[in-house]
Amino acid sequence: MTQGIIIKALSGFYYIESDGVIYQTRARGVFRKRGQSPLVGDVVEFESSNLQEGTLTKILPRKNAIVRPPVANVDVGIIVMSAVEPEFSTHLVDRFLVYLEGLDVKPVIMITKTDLLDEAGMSRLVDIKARYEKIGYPVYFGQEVMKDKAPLLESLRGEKVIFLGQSGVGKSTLLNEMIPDLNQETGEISNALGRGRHTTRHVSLHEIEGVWIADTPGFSTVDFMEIEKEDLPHLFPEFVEVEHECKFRECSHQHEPNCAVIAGVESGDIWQERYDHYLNFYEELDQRKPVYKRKK
Ligand SMILES: Nc1nc2c(ncn2[C@@H]2O[C@H](COP(=O)(O)OP(=O)(O)O)[C@@H](O)[C@H]2O)c(=O)[nH]1
Ligand SMILES: [Mg+2]
Ligand SMILES: [Zn+2]
Repeated sequence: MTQGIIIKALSGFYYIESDGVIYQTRARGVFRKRGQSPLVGDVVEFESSNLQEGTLTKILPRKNAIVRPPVANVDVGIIVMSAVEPEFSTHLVDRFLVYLEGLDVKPVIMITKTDLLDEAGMSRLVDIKARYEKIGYPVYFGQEVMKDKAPLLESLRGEKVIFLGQSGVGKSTLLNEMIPDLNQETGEISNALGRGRHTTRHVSLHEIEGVWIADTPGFSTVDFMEIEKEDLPHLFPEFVEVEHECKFRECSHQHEPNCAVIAGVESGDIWQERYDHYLNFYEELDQRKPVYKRKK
């Protein structure tokens, strides 16, 4: 029995990479009976006497699993946001950040199309970059990554990585740059014709210099289905850093007296815009109709 990672799932076959070799396998029938389905990114055990006819026998416990597109054990999510076309939105960045924090995925922010900015626009984004970095989030400019991928790849070594972001921000352009031979469609062609095709496309993992990159461009929006209102404060690292100074335990950082987060916003230590988005998301979760949640 051998261990490996599922790098592709297609027509009932699971392609498992183990020590640089790819094995074609089928899953044991027992998975279907149990309602389990192996996902790209799963660490699995398998038996195989040749490269074409292996049997996937066991799925090791997952760190996380994303449904659409289906991929498991994601370590890093690269949030791609264009400077313009579409317009840069800190609200959307924060939404992706909360989503990734909720899945225990480390976020990286990637700002594209800065070549289309004037000086004032650029200095605004340099300021935004510094603010996210102060919270602890790495921020890259796409234009610099296109010139030299090494620093980014270096920081991602050993990780499984997905790209997220609205349509048109440059995800496919970046993926093509990162993954040689990928040739994903970019621009108007893919925006006009690609929707149906992209949603049915299968995810694969590509190993690039020790980094596992999923070739999916399929994350344009995210929902907060799995997030409880009470957990939301814990998904803002700069709040977590000071929450022990709040007078009340489980402080919602809204109406409570002697709240360290509110004090931080007032003193300027905590970014007002992030706090405003926190209030928006809290309200959204509060207004949500009750849903039947999976037990953890
Ligand atoms: N000027 C400029 N255009 C870019 C940049 N990155 C991507 N684009 C263009 O933006 C359009 C959308 O890019 P694409 O990669 O298809 O975006 P996706 O929908 O997120 O996959 C394409 O026409 C790209 O050529 C950039 O850094 N600068
Ligand atoms: Mg695309
Ligand atoms: Zn508080």
